[in-house]
Amino acid sequence: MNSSLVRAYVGLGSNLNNPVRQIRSALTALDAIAGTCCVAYSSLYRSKPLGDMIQPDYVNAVAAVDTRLTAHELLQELHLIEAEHGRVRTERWEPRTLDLDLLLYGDQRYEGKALTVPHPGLPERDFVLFPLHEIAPELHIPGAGSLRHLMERCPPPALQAISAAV
Ligand code: A4P
Ligand code: MG
Repeated sequence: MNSSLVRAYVGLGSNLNNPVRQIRSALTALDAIAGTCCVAYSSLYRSKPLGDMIQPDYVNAVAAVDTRLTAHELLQELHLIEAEHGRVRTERWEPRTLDLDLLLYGDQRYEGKALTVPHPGLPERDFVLFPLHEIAPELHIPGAGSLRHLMERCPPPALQAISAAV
């Protein structure tokens, strides 16, 4: 636990078992984490699975939280919420009821097997960049530059905004 608050960003994704409901429920669960409150969340977006995988479309969103937890403590809480939402881990990139990625933790840069921040997929994923821009247009990504710059470099987005989060 830190004595001060850190602004962190969480990416939410689901493509099984009523994804819209999974994402809405996960947003509520994020706000209920001890020492953490959800300060903003994006709209929900429908996106095609990465890598042309044959699986259902995803619903994605991004949330900003203020937290007193360390990055590792927060990730542990995210894993608990995934488990509560029926996440079963088989293979990487398998369809999932809920995936919670720690996209950013303050301006921290850290690379480890259990945790890498900023999340390595952040700079090139439209389903992360566009929802992030909705809630934090001036964001700077440590080691990767401004969010605006990353969006300019991103291929035209193949996203469909489907609803406000709540
Ligand atoms: N891990 C390390 N750093 C982090 C971090 N910053 N946030 C570790 C979350 N986890 C992190 O994750 C694998 C391991 O990464 C864990 O042990 C964790 O401690 P996982 O959730 O078990 O597996 P995964 O999600 O299948 O793999 P990975 O590599 O995390 O994939 P991504 O980057 O999460 O991508 N297409 C669309 N349209 N929308 C999506 O949301 N998501 C994925 C998964 C693929 N295709 C998608 C989407
Ligand atoms: Mg993941």
